Amino acid sequence: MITNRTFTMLKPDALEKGNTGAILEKINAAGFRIVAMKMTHMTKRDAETFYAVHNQKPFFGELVTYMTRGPIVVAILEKNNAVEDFRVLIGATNPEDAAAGTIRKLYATSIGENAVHGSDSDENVAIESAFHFSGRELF
Ligand code: FUP
Repeated sequence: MITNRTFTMLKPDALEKGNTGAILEKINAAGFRIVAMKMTHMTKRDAETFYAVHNQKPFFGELVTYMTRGPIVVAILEKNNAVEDFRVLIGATNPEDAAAGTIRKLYATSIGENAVHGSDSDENVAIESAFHFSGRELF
């Protein structure tokens, strides 16, 4: 299915290392238009809700601690085939497996602290966008 929007988060490690601008530059250079964007700081409850699908995984506690330890940048992006193309641009979850030139290969710290999130389906784009943005924040 061809989709034209995806949702992304630049995670705490990306902001801590000063990589926000470089990552946004790569996103723009790859042809994505920013439809909505803001900096925010997830609460514990936010992170537990956002990542509820992983709540039985052994890494869940670390994931919540990491995602709440500092600010993040959240954005909605537009491009033809957005979900799939953005997953290619960010690379594999584990930066060791990510292809050369991908955002995770360039900027991720580890599998747990992997710099960026990209939605994996149209359904999750809608859920994750609605989690972070209200209607009047969309352009
Ligand atoms: P992705 O869709 O590539 O972001 O990856 P997942 O949805 O599988 O995982 C979500 C987040 O859980 C990852 F970004 C980091 C964390 N995670 C771990 O810490 N360890 C793992 O083995 C897998 C995921």
